[in-house]
Amino acid sequence: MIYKYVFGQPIETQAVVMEVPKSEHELSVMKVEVQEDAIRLSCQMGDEDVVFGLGEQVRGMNKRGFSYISNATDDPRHTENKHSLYGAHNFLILNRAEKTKDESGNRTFGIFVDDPGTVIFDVGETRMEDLVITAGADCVIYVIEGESLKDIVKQFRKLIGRSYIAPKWAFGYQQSRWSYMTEDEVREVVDGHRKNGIPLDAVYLDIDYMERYKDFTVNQETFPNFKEFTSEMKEQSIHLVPIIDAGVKIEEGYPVYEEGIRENYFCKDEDGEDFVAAVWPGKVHFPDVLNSKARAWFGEKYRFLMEQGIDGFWNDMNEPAIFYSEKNLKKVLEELEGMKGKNLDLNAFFHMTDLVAKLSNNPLDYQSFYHDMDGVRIRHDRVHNLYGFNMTRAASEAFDQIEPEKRTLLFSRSSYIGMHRYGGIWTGDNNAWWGQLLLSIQQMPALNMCGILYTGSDIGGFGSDTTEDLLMRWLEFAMFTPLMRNHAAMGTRHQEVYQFEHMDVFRNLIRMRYGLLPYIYSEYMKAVLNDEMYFRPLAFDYPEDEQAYRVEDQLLVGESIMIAPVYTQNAKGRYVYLPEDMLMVRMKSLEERVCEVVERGHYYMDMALDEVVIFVRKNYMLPLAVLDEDVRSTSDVNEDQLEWIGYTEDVAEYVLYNDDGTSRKYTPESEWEKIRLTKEEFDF
Ligand code: MIG
Repeated sequence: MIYKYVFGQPIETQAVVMEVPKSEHELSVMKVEVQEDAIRLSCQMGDEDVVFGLGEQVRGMNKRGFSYISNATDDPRHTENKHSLYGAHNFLILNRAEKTKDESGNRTFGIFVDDPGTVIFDVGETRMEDLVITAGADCVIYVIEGESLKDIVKQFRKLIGRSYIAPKWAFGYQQSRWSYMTEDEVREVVDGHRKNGIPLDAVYLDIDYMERYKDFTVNQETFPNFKEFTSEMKEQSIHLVPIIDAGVKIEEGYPVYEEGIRENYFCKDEDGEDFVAAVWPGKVHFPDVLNSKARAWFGEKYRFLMEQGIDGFWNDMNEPAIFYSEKNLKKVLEELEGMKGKNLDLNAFFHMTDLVAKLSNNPLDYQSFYHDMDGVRIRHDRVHNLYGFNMTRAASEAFDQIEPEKRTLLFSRSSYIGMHRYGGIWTGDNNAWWGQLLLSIQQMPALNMCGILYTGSDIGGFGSDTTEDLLMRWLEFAMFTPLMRNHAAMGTRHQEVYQFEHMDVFRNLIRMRYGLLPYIYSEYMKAVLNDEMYFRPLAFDYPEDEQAYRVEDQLLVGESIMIAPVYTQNAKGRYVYLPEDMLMVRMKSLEERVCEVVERGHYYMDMALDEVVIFVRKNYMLPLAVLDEDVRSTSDVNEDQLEWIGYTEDVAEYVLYNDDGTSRKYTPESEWEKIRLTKEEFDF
């Protein structure tokens, strides 16, 4: 059941697609206090109650013990003291343990706070037993009750609509770096993979492909024949994926800028002038993507690149990130001027460094510009979390016009619930630290709860220098994430896998991904079409098992398998909890497998640096594609040549999905194939 409660006069966010009548009863699962400028919801949590959700946030799968603030922020240090990252995913489930249910009669529920401004989820930080949610006075709250965690998520997902489907090539391995500067450098990356038999489907173009960071331009010196170049790459089965930034450079003669000015498509400041902020290109204006005309206009600009053969994009800096605003910089510079020649004592000195540090992403700047939401003027901070969503929606709606039959790859850095219908996300600027690998494992199911299925983290870590072992372990996890992209920041060690000594190990790992492709693609499509989660914490599938709620570092992936990635350095293995008997499949490569049935229980299991261990659930099956030696990309994977891994005492069934990978027709009957195998027929 979904209950809807409306407070004040909420802004239409488009997060929800289903009509739900307002509930006739009062909200009862939490105590409601309507304050002058806020709604405060609170309830008590029992010892064993667990909170799942909140999408892209730091810390564990169980969110208890910290506060999370929905306030999209460009923060390249995802440390555990951070309250906000790039997304705003205001959905959580409070799972009541049996004990709490008996003692207080409280029920398990899901709650979605549809408020595009700042929302605070204090999940037992201030007081360990208290869950307190503080939203703005104008918001819509949905409470969802159901039979199980899975059922609550499914209802929520129906409410917010079907998730985005990426083209199949985007399920291959992808290589990125900020930046591959020239055509030749891109060719080198492709050759590095091809020469060494490492499959690859895409190479990313970061900001330097543009002419001085201007959206929808291509640098004519470094990429002189862009159209020919994209087709040269296509011939090698490589898709180029350029970045698009939110800010439009202020420059006379630059058509995107001039049109935006002429048509009033940019966000305005208090005085009705076009708001000036600075990001990569220096001074920019922000297209007002909350306005339907401006949105259509901005989306249409992607055509310029699509006409040159581009079929994938990533939208960046769309929190939107602000290095500084023109007005604030002026103030700060004046104040600094006044400090000249002064003796700066401790306080004065820190005040000075603070002034400069706080130029970026300053809350005051976000309060100083306005949107025209189709006739209604709204200050940015009230709708801050909708910006990335609508930039991505702009692109997606344009693709419906430009390439109506085809899928286009699209993902974003910032997002709000509802954006999952238009594209995926990547988890932004993580670091090459072991803890960030664990964070990535923990973020995945929480994102899936919100419908964000096409997602993954920067493999190897974006900031800081990666190490060979970290990259291996990261790939051993990321071979299961729908978005499998290696990406690194400027100035860091090169981390294309062929740069390392043990290239054969990397080759095996990446080939495993291509072997897993029929499974990953089938399970992704099932998750989309049935409103389910592709990645799940154990508790979702073993709700009766108390221990399952405590496992923070293992995941179910699709219907058939569980994974337990290694995420600590120098570990030769790890503890694993098996919630039921499973088939342990130990792989050094697709072809070198050792399988063994292991009973339910706790184990320490060896997992060498070059090994992947997959656990197949009893009576479920895992298809693996048999790959030729020279598989280069997803299009070389032969889906008719499958091996079946699994175990059963009787028969097991699996529904395999396949399609052409690019058209938008997803559900013709013929594409679902039911496979039934008896015990003797498995290939393990
Ligand atoms: O402030 O375009 O998250 O993936 O490489 C840095 C350069 C801007 C941030 C993105 C990152 C990208 C980088 N961008």
